[in-house]
Amino acid sequence: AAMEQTFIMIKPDGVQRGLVCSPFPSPLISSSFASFIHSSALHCVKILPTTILFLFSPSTLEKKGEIFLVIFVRRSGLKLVGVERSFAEKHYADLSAKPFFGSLVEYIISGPVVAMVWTGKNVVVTGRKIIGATNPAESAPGTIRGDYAIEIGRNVIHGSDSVESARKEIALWFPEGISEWQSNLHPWIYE
Ligand code: DAT
Ligand code: MG
Repeated sequence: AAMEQTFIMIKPDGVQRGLVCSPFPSPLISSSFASFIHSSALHCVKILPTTILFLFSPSTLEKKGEIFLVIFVRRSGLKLVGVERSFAEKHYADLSAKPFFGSLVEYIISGPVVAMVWTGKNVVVTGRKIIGATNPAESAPGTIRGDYAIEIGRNVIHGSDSVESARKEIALWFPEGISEWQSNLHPWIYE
């Protein structure tokens, strides 16, 4: 399988529920969100720099050696952002004719999200497997949605569904580009 990148986003419910770890302590988020969402004309309103590896710790994701997160301080592949309506509509443009489009957009703009890029062999498909089925009622236990979510409209996480949509989504969410780096663990995980 080829090395790939995929776009993964912790949705507002995942952030508010504290499912991402210490760089984004959830009590801080609700109070600061209102001010930062108004603080810029950019689509992705504000980037809070992160220096620390995070994640649904200590569960699924860290254990999966196949996944490498692309993380750092500047030109980040991981950021906490508030999303404007027009940006959310663009991200979900393919679903604009669906009856749930309005509520989906409301949900995505209801609080900050954590946007990130994962890199790895076959990571688009693997990312989707780790995330689980769209409807948490059908997501297997052990998947993120299966373990953390109940309703389809609060399914805590997004992952690109193909290499092509990953490319589009990464370009949309990270127009500034992302820094590539390789973990020292790489040769212990990949042949
Ligand atoms: P996924 O997020 O698994 O890629 P999708 O791209 O088909 O699923 O839809 C995007 C989001 O829209 C999904 O995470 C939750 C919401 N959604 C999808 N189908 C829905 C439905 N039938 N009713 C309500 N919300 C739905
Ligand atoms: Mg999708």
